[in-house]
Amino acid sequence: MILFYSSASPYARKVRMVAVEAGLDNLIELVVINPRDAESGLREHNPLSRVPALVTDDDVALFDSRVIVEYLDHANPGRKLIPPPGPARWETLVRGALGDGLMDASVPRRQEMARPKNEQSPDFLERMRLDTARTLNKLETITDALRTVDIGSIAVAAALGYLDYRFPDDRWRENRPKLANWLEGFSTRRSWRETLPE
Ligand SMILES: N[C@@H](CCC(=O)N[C@@H](CS)C(=O)NCC(=O)O)C(=O)O
Repeated sequence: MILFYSSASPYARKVRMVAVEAGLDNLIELVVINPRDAESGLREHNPLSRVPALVTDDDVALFDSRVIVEYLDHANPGRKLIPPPGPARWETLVRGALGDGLMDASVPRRQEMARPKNEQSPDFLERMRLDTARTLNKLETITDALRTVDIGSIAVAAALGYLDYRFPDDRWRENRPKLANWLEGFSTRRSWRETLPE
């Protein structure tokens, strides 16, 4: 399998963490690219030109990150990271949606901030900042559930890692001691250490 990714992408990091936790990382060739580079080869596989994109051994292109995660967990020989249909699955997927949603707010926020100051939308930036703060407050109340390593906790960890990487001035740990403590524990895992943005 070939995984196209960029080191800074939190969606790609989530997939790489899943690969490690599922014990499949040694079967995946990592190809680091810039998704905006037309010569990278990504667009032949993903017309959306986004990372992550996985090309299976049968030459099937899979995207986006949720689809890749489902594929990898199907191949996962160990304990599944997505529970079977039932309450545990819905709850786990919702925790994953909180993590993905944090990425969905933070990645465009970062892109907006990279534009010239006079072209930035203060309203948009404030809305993304508030959505992020509200989601972090929710996560602070569910850290017990995050102690299970599954697609919920992995997505949240990848999203928090992105906040630390791109928005260190947000100081999200302030007033969120449980979440900060939870991430400190999670960050000892090999899946976290080996996927840090460069
Ligand atoms: N929903 C997608 C989001 C993927 C995504 O937006 N990736 C960003 C990198 S963080 C990307 O490739 N952007 C390319 C671009 O903006 O041109 C997923 O879960 O995979």
